[in-house]
Amino acid sequence: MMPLEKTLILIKPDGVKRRLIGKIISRFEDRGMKIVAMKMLVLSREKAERHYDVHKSKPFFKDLVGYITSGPIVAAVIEGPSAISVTRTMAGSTDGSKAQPGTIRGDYSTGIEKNIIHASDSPESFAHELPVFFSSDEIHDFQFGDEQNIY
Ligand code: 3AN
Repeated sequence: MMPLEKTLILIKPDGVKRRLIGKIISRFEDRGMKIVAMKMLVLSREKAERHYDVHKSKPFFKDLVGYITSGPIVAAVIEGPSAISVTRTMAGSTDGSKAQPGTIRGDYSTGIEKNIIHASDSPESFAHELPVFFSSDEIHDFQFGDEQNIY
């Protein structure tokens, strides 16, 4: 069996307001990935700045923090083989207008700020981002009945 990996995804305020929570979560479940933590929240400015601190010097930082704190988001931890790269591929290119059809952004977004979903881009990013949203006791460890068909 391939090693399982965890990643963090956020359904951004545009995804929540456009009623896409179920469709997005279904894509990951349909692919055999395991939702091991999930919550809805409004991010504080402080937490948003921590989550996005690699972008602190970028011209879009202020707008990015303003946007991600503008309404409820859904945060989830997803587990599966190569979860980080699989999830990034499923999210599609950052700029929705360039994202491939079949990806989440390519099917639902033409924006670069309102681009529906965030997904950790490396194990280091995941380690940085995870504690902004979840404590270790909120991440669950359980088995599917049919894992031998999936992994
Ligand atoms: P990704 O989310 O695909 O990893 P990053 O890490 O380059 O993309 O950028 C983080 C977030 O910053 C993006 N999800 C997007 O919402 C926003 N962003 C990136 N580039 C721009 C830009 N040029 N203008 C406005 N927002 C941007």
